[in-house]
Amino acid sequence: APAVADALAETIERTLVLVKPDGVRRGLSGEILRRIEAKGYTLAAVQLLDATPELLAAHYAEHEGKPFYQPLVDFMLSGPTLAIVAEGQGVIPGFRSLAGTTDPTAAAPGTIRGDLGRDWGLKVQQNLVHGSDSPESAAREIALWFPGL
Ligand code: IDP
Repeated sequence: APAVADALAETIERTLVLVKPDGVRRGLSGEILRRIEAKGYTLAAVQLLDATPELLAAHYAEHEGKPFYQPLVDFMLSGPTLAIVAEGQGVIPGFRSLAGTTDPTAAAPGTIRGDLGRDWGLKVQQNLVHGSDSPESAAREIALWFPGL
């Protein structure tokens, strides 16, 4: 039994989820938390906060210089963000699967972006949620949004 428990513990991972300002503004925080919990993931931390330019520069460093970078940062500064650390087996790919593809118009029905998202374009990147894309990103992003966790 200890070996089984150890093997299971090894597969438990954490991811950073953000309900972006469009999601908070539209009152979808509860619906998004509901979907995370309904899937069986656990909430390890939840905080509503106003992102700062410094935090966003670090969070979106890989996109600096792209045409959508500044509009994205401006959008992320347009209102509060709900930052969530979700935990569970396979939660990193699992939440990205719940979120759906980046463009809400193309995202499959049944996903958060597919069911609830709509606006998209170079200047409008309102796709409701962010989810870390790898264990390395998750560790880096959790440290940025939840220093000390
Ligand atoms: P992801 O959030 O699905 O992982 P990324 O490629 O990491 O997508 O892009 C980060 C965010 O930047 C997206 O969620 C979206 O808000 C915005 N974004 C990405 N590509 C575009 C684009 O081509 N036009 C407008 N916004 C974009």
